[in-house]
Amino acid sequence: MILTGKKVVVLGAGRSGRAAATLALSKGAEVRVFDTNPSAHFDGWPEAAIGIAGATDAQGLETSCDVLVISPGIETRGSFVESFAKNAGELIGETELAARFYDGKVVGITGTNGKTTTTELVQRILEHSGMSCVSCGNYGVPFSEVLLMNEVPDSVALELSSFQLETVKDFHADVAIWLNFSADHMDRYTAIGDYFEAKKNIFINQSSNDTAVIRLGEDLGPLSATSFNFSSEGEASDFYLVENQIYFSGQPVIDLSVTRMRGLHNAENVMSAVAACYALGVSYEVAAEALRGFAPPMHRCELIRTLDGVEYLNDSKATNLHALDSALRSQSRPVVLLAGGKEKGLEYEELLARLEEKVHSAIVFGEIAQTLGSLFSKVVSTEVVAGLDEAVTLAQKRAHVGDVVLLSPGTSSFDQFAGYEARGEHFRKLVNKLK
Ligand code: UMA
Repeated sequence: MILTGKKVVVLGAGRSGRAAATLALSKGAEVRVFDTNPSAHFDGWPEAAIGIAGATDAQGLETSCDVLVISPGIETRGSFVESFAKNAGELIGETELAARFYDGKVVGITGTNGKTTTTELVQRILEHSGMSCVSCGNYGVPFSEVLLMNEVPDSVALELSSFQLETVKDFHADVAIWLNFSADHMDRYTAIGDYFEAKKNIFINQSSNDTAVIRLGEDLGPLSATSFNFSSEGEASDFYLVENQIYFSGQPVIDLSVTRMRGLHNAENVMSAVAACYALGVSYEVAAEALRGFAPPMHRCELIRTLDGVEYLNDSKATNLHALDSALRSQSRPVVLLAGGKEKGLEYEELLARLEEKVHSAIVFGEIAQTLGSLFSKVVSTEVVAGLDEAVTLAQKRAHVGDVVLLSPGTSSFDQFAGYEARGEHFRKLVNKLK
């Protein structure tokens, strides 16, 4: 892609917008950045980027450009994007922009849950094999930022959200991992099919020289890539689990007990990462060495503390039903569950059987508390509180020796926190203060 002298408009002045604008400037484009937030600021941005805060649809209709680059958090089908798109040569997302300038190997990782852990696993294994690799994308470091590094890595472990995949065109993953799929982000999509189709773009432009790594049972239709499947349930897949060993085609290849990973969902994350790296030529021996001592990232069933025989687990990253269900499925101790947050249109009925099986006390909080309260109380003793502070205090009273107090909210945090990390950090503080 040649951007010299081209007019580029970037929508959104967050992490993606800033990285996209800086990348486009470095390629010789004229760059303007529009953000609907009146208090959006451009401190520390490259001076040549013109920043406009409090942008409106009317400004969009008056603006023309060669390339319109949109940040993932901005609705592609909203009037803001549409007004700018009217006079734009083409509309792409930040991921697509970066992909057009990257020559290294791309391992794309999508799925409703497990993306971040798998991204870290892929990076760790590839680095261990001698290939330089950076974790990026939805992971927190925009892909465009990787292109601006002094030494651009040989490969990227690219976590991809449906928002990012909505706007890819020429993007191509050498290896695409599809971890799992269940309803999420129903505040953005009108139908679950739209969310699915966006995610399925991870396989766009793949050929038989590429690899698709897919959880067994996912209904994706015919794909062009060579595929491997995995599952922690049964032995019908290419990669499967027997006790704590991962098998490939009848041979044990990875002993999970050398890692600090627990739970079936984590076994699947490891299988997919090992399969992806194998497709890039990394042997199982090297992968096994790389995995030694690996611990899952923060806010994912992270043990904060054991107090009076009760384990306190922070699973703040569980921002949808499937993640909450996986966390419960992995518990062998009776659970005091802390759940709640933003109302995002999910169907919590599906959880009731798992709640009945695993949870003895539920404490619900946030915008969705009343809805969860009336539903959960059908199968488990449930109390409704305003926020996380009250929930933690009450959880300590409800928990018995041998229990686990699990913060696994099952929805996003934006009603009361800046994000799942802030919610998890607040939980950590509250738990560490308990006496
Ligand atoms: N904005 C507008 N108009 C709008 C909406 C937003 O101008 O209609 C502006 C906001 O005022 C703000 C900017 O857009 O200034 C924010 O852009 P953004 O929401 O795309 O956020 P970024 O800071 O660019 O972060 C994004 C991802 N955020 C989202 O997809 C919501 C980050 O994923 C990602 O790590 C980062 O790019 C780097 O690639 C976060 C996330 O919550 C972790 N992802 C969702 C999830 O995991 O569930 C998908």
